[in-house]
Amino acid sequence: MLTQDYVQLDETYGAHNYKPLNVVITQGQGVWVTDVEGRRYLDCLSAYSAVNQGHCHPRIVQALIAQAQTLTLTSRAFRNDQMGLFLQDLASLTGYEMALLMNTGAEAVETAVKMARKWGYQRGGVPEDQAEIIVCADNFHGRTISIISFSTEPQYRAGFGPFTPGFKVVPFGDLRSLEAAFSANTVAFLVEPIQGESGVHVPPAGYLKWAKALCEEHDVLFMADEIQSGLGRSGKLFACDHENVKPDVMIIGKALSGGCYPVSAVLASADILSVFRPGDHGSTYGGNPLACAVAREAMKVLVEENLIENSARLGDYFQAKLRAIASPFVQEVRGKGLFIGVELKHEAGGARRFCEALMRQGLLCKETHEHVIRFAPPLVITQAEIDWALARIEPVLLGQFEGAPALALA
Ligand code: IF1
Repeated sequence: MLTQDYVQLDETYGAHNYKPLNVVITQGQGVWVTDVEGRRYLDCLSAYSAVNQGHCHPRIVQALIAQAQTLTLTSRAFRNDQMGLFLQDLASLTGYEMALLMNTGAEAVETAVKMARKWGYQRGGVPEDQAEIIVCADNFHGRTISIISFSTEPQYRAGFGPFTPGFKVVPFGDLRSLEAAFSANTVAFLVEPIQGESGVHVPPAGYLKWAKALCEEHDVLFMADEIQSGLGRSGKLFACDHENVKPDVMIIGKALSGGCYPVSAVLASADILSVFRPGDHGSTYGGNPLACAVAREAMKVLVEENLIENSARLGDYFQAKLRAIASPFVQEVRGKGLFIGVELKHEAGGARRFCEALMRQGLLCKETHEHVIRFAPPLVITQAEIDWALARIEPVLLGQFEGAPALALA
């Protein structure tokens, strides 16, 4: 079967909730993936930062295979011999006392929202069912009804109402509006320390520090969604580390398992997590032995292969080289570590055609919000592989491709 045959199957039998590039990947290793017709690509998306450790990392795959042949799922009605060992490793790596394990990022965000509300009622001062959580405009925290209830992206909300109440939206990066948003019923502030989906937006220096200070002043939980920005992507373990901010609640997922299994977690103090009593919350697969064995190895790989430092060093290198390209189409190169967004001028006609040109050159990227090309390769990338990518990115950013927009040079 060729690419078009697979595309046909997808389109015939699958809901059309995505418009993917027409590349059908059949194999992945490290930063490289191969399509069904044998073409190789450098993956510059890393499954939205779930594959920070590289595709099919041998150590993580081995952990998956070994555990899959031993014990995969018991439900939490019983205990298993993997969860506690993983939780202990997670606590020591992240500095949080405890965690609640879920599967997807959205489930972890929902868990954090439930936890913050219950914590607020127990803290006192908030009438039942009146808890408020402050969120940022242009957020992306998942696709469940409650999460899209506080999305500001019309398409993510259209046709899915009625919505969950109890959320207040403030502009990202704006401390004054954050301060004005606190009320007696505020229980938490939920923020992506770097907004990924909205276009890799890094907040102004000091924003996270002062936001945390405001939360402390109002006795409100500072909750960071680092499902995409965390686990080395930004050049630090967490993006909050760039400002030495330790959130009250840390939400992680994606690369927690190195792309081999859905695993997410809500990290917090024992005191905050103690709001959950037996039976309050749960999930069939949450904390299953297969997830824990895989995630335990994925975290070891992240640390033992120095992937966080690699992200910092090669992220600076990659960004500097991108900025040095004298492209008439580029508005801004921004990001931290290997979490990079290249915003194109609107007159360039949108990032999609640039991503399609990059694909023809052997690079897989994804546009986000029409005008931004996101470059987020696995953190195992080498400088030579970045140079390989740059040699193909430069001509595309210079408009040297079929169908490039004619841009009147300013
Ligand atoms: C899609 C976006 C990225 C996330 C943050 C929670 C979640 C995500 C910061 C939910 C998930 C994924 C979801 C996927 C595409 C991708 C995405 F474009 F949708 F927004 F990465 F930017 N918090 N992001 O980035 O985690 O439930 O998916 O495990 O929904 O299209 P999940």
